Amino acid sequence: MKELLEKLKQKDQRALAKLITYVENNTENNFVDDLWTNDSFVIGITGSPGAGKSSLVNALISEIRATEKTVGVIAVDPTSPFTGGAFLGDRIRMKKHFLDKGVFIRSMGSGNSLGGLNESIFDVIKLMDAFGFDYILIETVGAGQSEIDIVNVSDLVTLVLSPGAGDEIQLLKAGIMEIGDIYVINKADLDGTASLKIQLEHILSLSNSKKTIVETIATSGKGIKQLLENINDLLNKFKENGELNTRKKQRQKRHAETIVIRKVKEIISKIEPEERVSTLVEKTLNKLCGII
Ligand SMILES: Nc1nc2c(ncn2[C@@H]2O[C@H](COP(=O)(O)OP(=O)(O)O)[C@@H](O)[C@H]2O)c(=O)[nH]1
Ligand SMILES: [Mg+2]
Repeated sequence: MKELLEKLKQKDQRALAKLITYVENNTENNFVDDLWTNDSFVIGITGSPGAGKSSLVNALISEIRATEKTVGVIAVDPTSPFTGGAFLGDRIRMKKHFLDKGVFIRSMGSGNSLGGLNESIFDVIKLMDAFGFDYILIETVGAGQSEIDIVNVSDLVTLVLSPGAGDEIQLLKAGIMEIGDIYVINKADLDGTASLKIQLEHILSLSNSKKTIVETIATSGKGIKQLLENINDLLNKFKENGELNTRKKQRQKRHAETIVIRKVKEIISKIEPEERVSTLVEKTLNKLCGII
């Protein structure tokens, strides 16, 4: 372990990969807390399957590298935790970045529910931060649906929509719209882009939201420079008004909360049944105090 940490400091990507595997298999790692610097920007990229998130991530990597900055990517695929399917496609798409030392791409299994993130994502973010990436991009499907989701782990959330995917406005209406800090209308080369934009503007105006909408064509790179500029501007604004710090602290709290909830669930699943709920609560809390 000591050797791996030493190599991590020297920006050895193989050491990073091994440490990530380690924290994925072993939750609650005190050592990770001592490593991180809090300097990386953590950007969530979320939206429906097929909206173009992976293509956008791929284009953003190129744009970020053009500015000499480095980037770590966490691709969370709820449909195939380990291999196959979507990630194979992403792999081909991102192939040109695999040999670039300023880029590190990692796929991760999701949590139990759709769009839910695995508890270990908190430590994976910290390891990537410790490695020294300027940006950490997290691609995930769905949002606002589970205990640990993209809003709780990101400094900034980009919600990706595309024309012709009819259910998206429904999702927005269902309250998911609140989670975006920046909205991307990707596939702006397709019919329906203008009407999607009008609908989105209307929905955002209902909540007096002045959030930015960016049109992109991820496959050609159009609008990506603008998107990165918008992301950077908003990150700077969040830095100045304290929002960035608030969100990073919130992430710490959410991580702690996740660990405690898991422990409570473990205890309660093993506890003897009792007539009175208050007795169960007392017993559970006593046991919890015993293990923390
Ligand atoms: N026409 C068009 N197709 C796109 C664009 N961006 C992505 N696609 C295509 O949409 C499909 C899904 O893209 P992908 O990035 O895998 O979406 P994800 O599921 O959100 O990650 C792929 O076939 C892409 O080539 C775009 O801007 N315009
Ligand atoms: Mg994808």
